[in-house]
Amino acid sequence: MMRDKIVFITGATSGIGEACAIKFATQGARLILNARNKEKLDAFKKHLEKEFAADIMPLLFDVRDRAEAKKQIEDLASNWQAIDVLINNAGLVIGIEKEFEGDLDEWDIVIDTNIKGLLNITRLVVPLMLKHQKGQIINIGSIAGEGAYPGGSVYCATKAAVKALSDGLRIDLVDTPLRVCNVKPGMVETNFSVCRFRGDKAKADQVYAGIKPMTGEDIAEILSYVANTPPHIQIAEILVMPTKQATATIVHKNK
Ligand code: NDP
Ligand code: 8X3
Repeated sequence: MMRDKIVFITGATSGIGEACAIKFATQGARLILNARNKEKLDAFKKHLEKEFAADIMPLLFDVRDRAEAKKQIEDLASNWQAIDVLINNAGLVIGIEKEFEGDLDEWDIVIDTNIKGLLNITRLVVPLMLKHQKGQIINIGSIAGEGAYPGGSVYCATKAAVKALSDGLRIDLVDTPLRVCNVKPGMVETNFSVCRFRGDKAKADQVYAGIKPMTGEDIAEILSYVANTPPHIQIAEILVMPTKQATATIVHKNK
């Protein structure tokens, strides 16, 4: 059902975004892929073209860069403008410090990416969807948006904001054919924790030791289900976690 549909993914060269690009490429979708690393984006584009004969439009910009995002999205060729699915995936966390001890500059990056970056892209893409009277916005929220946990204060706040932005957008679009879904994963093993621990892979590995976490591919499978539902069905939210996880902080690990 996704053949020739246009799927726009932010943060498409790693983890959940990368897995979604592959999943939708296997279904014959045309992909607008955003990333901020030119080498990775070029290599991924080539890979998808070779493996899946996929039609790829690479958009190289940082989602925080409103002017560049605006320019590149407004300059999209007319055959790329009728976007069917927007996956607002780009996001990150840096550090596990307490709210009164962390680095405000790092928190600016997290807030500007997870909230304002997502809003930048939504603000640019939804008008295109309205013009074509079709579209689905899938925001990658998090179990972190359900409530704060130790050392997660700012990140949790950003994902609570993603829930509010998703709910608000759904309300604002209620008289249109557009749909909005907030997908809220628990533990997914990607580069996410490496970034959280500022590049310390050993510390990141500890997060997933003794439990079978989800993978980017698991989340892509769920997004594929959401994107393939009939147009009269709006999946508003999905909270998904590994079987041995109950909340953001209650996780059963093998000894
Ligand atoms: P990854 O670190 O593997 O991927 C994050 C992606 O976002 C990377 O491609 C990264 O680009 C990109 N990105 C970060 N900042 C920007 C920016 N300013 N502009 C453009 N792209 C950017 O982690 P995940 O795949 O796990 O994360 C994807 C989303 O899933 C995030 O929103 C995260 O909060 C959310 N999430 C993750 C969970 C997990 O346990 N992993 C659970 C719940 C939600 P680059 O490669 O250049 O750094
Ligand atoms: C990522 C999941 O639990 O590390 O959003 O916050 S968690």
